[in-house]
Amino acid sequence: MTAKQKTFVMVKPDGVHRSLVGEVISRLEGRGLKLVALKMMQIDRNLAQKHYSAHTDKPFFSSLIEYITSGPVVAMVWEGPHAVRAVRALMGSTDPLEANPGSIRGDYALDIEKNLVHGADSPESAEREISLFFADDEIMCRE
Ligand code: IDP
Ligand code: MG
Repeated sequence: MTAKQKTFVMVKPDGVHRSLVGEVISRLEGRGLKLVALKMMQIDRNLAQKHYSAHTDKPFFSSLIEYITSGPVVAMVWEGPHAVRAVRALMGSTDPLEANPGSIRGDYALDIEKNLVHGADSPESAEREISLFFADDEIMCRE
């Protein structure tokens, strides 16, 4: 039996605005991943800069911070075998034009910045991001 892993996932402001929260959740649940924490929230600049600290030096950083703080997001923790890789595959490539049809970005996005959904890129990133967004007692235990 493969060990369970947790990952951090977020429906970004464009996804919330376009009423695609249910679609994202449905795809992850359909794959067999379990939702263990969820909140709708407005990200402030401080949290945005911490969350995207790996991109501080990128030319798109300030635009990315504006975008991610532009409206409510839905932050979630998902659990399952290889959850990090499973979610990344369900999301598709960063640039929606490169994302396979059938992936979330490949089906619903066109813009490399406003690409609808975030998923942690490694177990280490997942742990860091989960602790940025959630307290331990906000994460549920499921069978
Ligand atoms: P990821 O979300 O697929 O992990 P990252 O490379 O970690 O992609 O980039 C973080 C976010 O920054 C992307 O999801 C996207 O919103 C934005 N982004 C990435 N590359 C570009 C770019 O070249 N121009 C504008 N925004 C970008
Ligand atoms: Mg990333």
